[in-house]
Amino acid sequence: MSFLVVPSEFTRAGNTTHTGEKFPIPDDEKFSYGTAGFRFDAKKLPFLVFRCAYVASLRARQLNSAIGVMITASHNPEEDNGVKLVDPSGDMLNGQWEKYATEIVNASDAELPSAVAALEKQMSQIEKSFIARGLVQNARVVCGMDTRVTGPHLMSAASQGSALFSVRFENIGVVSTPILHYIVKSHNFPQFANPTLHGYYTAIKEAFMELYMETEEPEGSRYQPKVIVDCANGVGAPRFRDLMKEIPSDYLEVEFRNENGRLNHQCGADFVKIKQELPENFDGIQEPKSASFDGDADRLIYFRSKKGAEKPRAAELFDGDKIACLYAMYIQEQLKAYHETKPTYNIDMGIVQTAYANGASTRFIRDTLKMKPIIVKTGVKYLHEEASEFDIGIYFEANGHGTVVFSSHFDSIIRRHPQTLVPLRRLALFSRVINETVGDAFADLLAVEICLRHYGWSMDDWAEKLYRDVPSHQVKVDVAKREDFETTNAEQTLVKPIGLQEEIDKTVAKYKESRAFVRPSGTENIVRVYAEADTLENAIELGETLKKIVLKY
Ligand code: G16
Repeated sequence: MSFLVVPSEFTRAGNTTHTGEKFPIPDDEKFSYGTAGFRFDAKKLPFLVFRCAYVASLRARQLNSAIGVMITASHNPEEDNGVKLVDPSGDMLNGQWEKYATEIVNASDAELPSAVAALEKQMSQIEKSFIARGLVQNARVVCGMDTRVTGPHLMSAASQGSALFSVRFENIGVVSTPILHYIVKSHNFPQFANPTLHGYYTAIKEAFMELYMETEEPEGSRYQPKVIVDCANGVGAPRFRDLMKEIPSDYLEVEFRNENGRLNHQCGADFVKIKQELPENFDGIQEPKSASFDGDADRLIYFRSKKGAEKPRAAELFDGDKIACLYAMYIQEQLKAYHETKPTYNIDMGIVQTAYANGASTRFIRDTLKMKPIIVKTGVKYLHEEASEFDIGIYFEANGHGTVVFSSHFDSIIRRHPQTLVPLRRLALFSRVINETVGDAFADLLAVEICLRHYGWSMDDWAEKLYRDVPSHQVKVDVAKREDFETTNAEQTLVKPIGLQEEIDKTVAKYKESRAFVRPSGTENIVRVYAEADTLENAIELGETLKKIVLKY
């Protein structure tokens, strides 16, 4: 039996919110890990974060490494909070450990000691071999939080949870989710970067400034080195300000908006993407190039006011798909120049999307870039895994969450060797501007600016030279239980509730050039409807019709 001693405020029965209010969690209430960790009303979370941090500390001891705990509910409303666990490589938590975390979180107070003992028993053999080799000193839990008011109380729960077995706890304060991923990786791979906030800023800044010097703006360039950033009133505001203090404004000028208001309210990448609307404090005048972060700054969407739109405040989006295609063009161009030198080793590249990818982007990748896009389930963990199959794997969700990952083969032939060829130097630097541990709004923004400068493009050019989006519409549908909706086929076909998919198919068939699907969210208690059609009016009509059909079930 485990010696687990749980402070009463972090038991299910004694669960206590950040205001000191007791908010007990019934034994039969179940929590699932979801698309990106546990995410609920913050009142429910102190006991849950305590247990997750304990699981993280076990994982840290098992691997004798740093493990990350990020306290955030990202794009969700301010009242929610959540916890994401990060593996030693900086990637999302391993799937088997998601299951362990779910078991521990869902145990009743009475069941907890035996659930914990069972898990510890499995770990102890592995850990013993580390101890025998004197190797437990690297185990630590590194914890960050976003700007939510409930963050500090949950940080305290995490600190006490990971202290149960004396694992070192490091509170890195208010950071973006990608910064936490980066620092975790830096702890475990010291050659990657210094494992501090400043280490992150320095590494990204230096790579950006070097790559900037390697980039030649073409004659007649229409590129403008200025961007107005909607910070979603979240962590992007303080942390991107810190990073931009390191980069001279003649390289890139950033104007900050939405820094101190209500988190994700009428602003942020999720709002702009779903509503296709300008965020609060933007009026479309004198704002040639703008970009939105989400609450924890792991998503990036560029936008501008939509010309000639009937709807006031309509936004034209340069979303995750357009960013992925821009990166793909740039990388492909550098690789082409490299392969023309007939090198001993080829470098391959791939691109991964989800069903939300605009149909026009998928066609552009296939027909213009001559690449075969891979479509996977929603959730960056799935995209990351597929992209890791390539030497250079680009992955993006349409909602602006994505990055580029580079293989060890790429490292061995490019990143680790000083290169004389300009395209190779550019690729090596690009791989360092990008935060390959996870989608990072800051790093992605800097990489977009490099690509636009390289091509000499204004927003008009970016819009015209790639593809025009197929009209699309997304709706969130409030449902009693999202668990009643089950999908297959990379989440594009519903298998439950029985009969619903048939109705969807019949409705979609009534519209020209249409495509639609319905799936339960893994982060909110809603079902998402996505619809494409020949015109925006038809896409909206199709989406809203499907919403009504979903509500009947
Ligand atoms: C998270 C995930 C993303 C996912 C999004 C929405 O983003 O990391 O991969 O696309 O949730 O997921 P769902 O449609 O299941 O609600 P974030 O930025 O909220 O952490």
